[in-house]
Amino acid sequence: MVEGELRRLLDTRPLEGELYRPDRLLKAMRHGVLNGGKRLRPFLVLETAALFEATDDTAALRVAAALECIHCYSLVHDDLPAMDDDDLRRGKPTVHRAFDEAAAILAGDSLLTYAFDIVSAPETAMPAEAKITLVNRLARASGMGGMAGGQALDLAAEGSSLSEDETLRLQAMKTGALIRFACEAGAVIGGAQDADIERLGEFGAAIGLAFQLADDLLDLTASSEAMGKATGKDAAAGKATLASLHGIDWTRQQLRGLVAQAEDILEPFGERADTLKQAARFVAERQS
Ligand code: GRG
Repeated sequence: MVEGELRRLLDTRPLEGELYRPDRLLKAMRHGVLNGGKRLRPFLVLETAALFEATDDTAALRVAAALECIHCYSLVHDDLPAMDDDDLRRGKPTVHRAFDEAAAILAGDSLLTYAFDIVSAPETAMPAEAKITLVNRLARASGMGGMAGGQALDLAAEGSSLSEDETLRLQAMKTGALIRFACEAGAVIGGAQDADIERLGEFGAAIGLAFQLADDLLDLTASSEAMGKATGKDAAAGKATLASLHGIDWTRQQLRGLVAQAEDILEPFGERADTLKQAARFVAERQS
């Protein structure tokens, strides 16, 4: 469903109010989006919305796709020479490699902007108040106090060591904020009460942290499997992560604790939350 929606949204036909969709820009955007991502964040939007038996899941699907556009923009920009300078993403050439840097910058800009278009558009069937809430929360999760700010902290920290609290804050911003938003968004779309929106936000924060720890663990095990050769991306960049500071066993234990915490948070939803509980386990145990 998410793939189909993303394909539809990145069609060549201009929308009302758009003059023309430049072919090369659109191709660069499609390259950055339609390239086999796990679609974890859209999945979380859809599953959390389903907890509240939202009557119209086309709205949830559009918000889910909008969020994936922002995630993909962040990856396209993160891969740029000025940031991580990566040649491959999801096993394929990065957008600046397949096209050029200017195209990658503009594709990222257009994906970020398009996300807010998608959420606010009349086609997204939901009460205006809920739409404003989503636009506002999405902006905060993506911007200087969220993902982009986390990326800035990460770049600034290169070559220096952060305290554990600083590392946790950086991660909550850089990767956690969008995952948290995904879970809150489902609740907002489902018309949940504030307490439940907050509860789902806490669930998102727990699995966001687990997501990052699992990423660090993958990095760390890649390094140690190469018998001390720093092949993991962070290890290669000389970056300390919580996993590299505390070791593999500590990280696995933290992951188990976070999954238990995430499952506890969902307890009031009973069996309806089983898929989300599975998602929490998937996030913590993922191998890619
Ligand atoms: C450039 C504003 C800006 C932000 C970049 C999220 C981010 C901030 C950079 C990504 C760096 C990175 C690889 C972090 C590790 C965790 C992460 C976000 C992995 C990629 O997310 P997945 O695993 O990717 O959900 P797929 O490809 O499945 O969508």
